[in-house]
Amino acid sequence: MITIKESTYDDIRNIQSLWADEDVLGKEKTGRICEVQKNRYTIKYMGRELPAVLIRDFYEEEADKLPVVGDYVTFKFNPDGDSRILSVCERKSFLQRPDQSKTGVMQYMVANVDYCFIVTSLNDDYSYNRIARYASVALQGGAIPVAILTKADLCNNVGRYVSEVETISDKIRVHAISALYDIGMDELKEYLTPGTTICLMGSSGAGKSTLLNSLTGEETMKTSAIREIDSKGRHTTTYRQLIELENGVSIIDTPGMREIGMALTEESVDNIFSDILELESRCKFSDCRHDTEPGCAIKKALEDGSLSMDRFMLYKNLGSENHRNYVMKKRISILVKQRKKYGLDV
Ligand SMILES: Nc1nc2c(ncn2[C@@H]2O[C@H](COP(=O)(O)OP(=O)(O)OP(=O)(O)O)[C@@H](O)[C@H]2O)c(=O)[nH]1
Ligand SMILES: [Mg+2]
Repeated sequence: MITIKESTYDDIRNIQSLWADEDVLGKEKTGRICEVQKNRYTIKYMGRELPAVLIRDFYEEEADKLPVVGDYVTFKFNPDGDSRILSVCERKSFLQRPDQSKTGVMQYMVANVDYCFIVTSLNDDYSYNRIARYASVALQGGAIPVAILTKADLCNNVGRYVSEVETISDKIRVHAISALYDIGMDELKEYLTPGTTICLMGSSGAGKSTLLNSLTGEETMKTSAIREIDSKGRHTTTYRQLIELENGVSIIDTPGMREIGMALTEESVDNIFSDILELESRCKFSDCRHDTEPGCAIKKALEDGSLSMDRFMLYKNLGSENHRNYVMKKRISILVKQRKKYGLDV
């Protein structure tokens, strides 16, 4: 990966104005990946979309080194067909999650995102745990999590949901909106500053594309009605796509995900639950299980209501899931090292 300076990001943001003066033929250029479909890429360059493929050097690379939507890449322009992607620039943020179909494999989603909008509708789709998991993925990848509670027009106790989501972490921001009825949309203006990239994530039918359309002011993305019976979406958006708004903001729409796993490292839990970790450090015994031990700061916080039982349970669940993964990875790496040491195949 090559390193890209902060000032270069500004150049890339201003690139549109340079189009008329530049001769792109045969020169190495920097553009942004706006679509990935299997091994075919689309690069956004000066407001144009160029089809592209990777050069052979990428075949040797690990999966996390391949371009994802939102990546800045260097490329050679080919006016007659596919341009060639030469390298991926250093990422400011990189969102990934465990692949639900293959254990131990990560799915690399998007790069260079400033805000991760966790879009959840205020109907049967609402899930406190899922929002926490997305928040963990965002924090882990270096983006700011923003919970967007959609379809506020269909809910008569919006405030309760907002307060509940706020308890997930002091790092998460929360907004209740209705893109269809223009409720709360003004609150989102603070995120729409030129050069910002926002990624929309959440279940199918949550209203991600409807939100995007409302922000662009036109029907940029197709949307479709959810199933009446169980409020589930129809997987209308099928691949990730980066859209540049006229105001210099980029938004990545993503297909609805059925489930989201936890980001693998313990750091992510630290990020979301820093206050609980701080409480734990105040327990009388360093190995306190927050059960019957005297001088337990967690129990005290649960009793006086400053820590909610729901959230503490979530911390315990997410924490143990992470811990299991960590222990497993450690065991595998010890085994591999031992086999290598004795000259065995790994
Ligand atoms: N009442 C109401 N309906 C909404 C709102 N936002 C979206 N919807 C409806 O919810 C349905 C699903 O919206 P989409 O925007 O297609 O959902 P999505 O998250 O993009 O779904 P996928 O592309 O399948 O991942 C559509 O029928 C929208 O009209 C809202 O604020 N209020
Ligand atoms: Mg959609």
